Amino acid sequence: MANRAAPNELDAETIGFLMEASRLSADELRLRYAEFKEMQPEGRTSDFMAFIARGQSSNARLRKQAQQFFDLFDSNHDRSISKDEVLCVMHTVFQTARDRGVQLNKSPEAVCDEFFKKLDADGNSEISEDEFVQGVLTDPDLLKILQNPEVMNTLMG
Ligand SMILES: [Ca+2]
Ligand SMILES: [Ca+2]
Repeated sequence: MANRAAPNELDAETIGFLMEASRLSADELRLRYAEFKEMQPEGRTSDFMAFIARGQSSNARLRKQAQQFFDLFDSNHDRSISKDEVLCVMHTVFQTARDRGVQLNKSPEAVCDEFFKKLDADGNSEISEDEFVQGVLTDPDLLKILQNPEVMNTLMG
């Protein structure tokens, strides 16, 4: 990755426009631009805009999926996820996994803690819908966990 030529050449106007359009922060956009330049060193700003637009449509899908998961966790429908709600879901998921002979090397409590460490951005021990959706969108690992068939079957079943 040596000698990446001038990765952050986006001008303020383009950044402003893309921030509006994509709801990404300027830092995120600069990061994406660096990635984009790495893949397409000759890529122009208009190509980058198309690249962001493509990302946005998959982002919109992810966002929807994240919202569905949020609803599943929020069992009392107060638009906020408590530790009890996460634990309750995790216990069910783990039990189902064990019933199927799947070996899990973490406890539901540990997963719950990780969940809160990652998602509870303001540290008030509740995960709001915004925190949840943002967290899942910025941490693909979390989405992978949620999309795990064991989790899916348990939650959706
Ligand atoms: Ca709740
Ligand atoms: Ca919170």
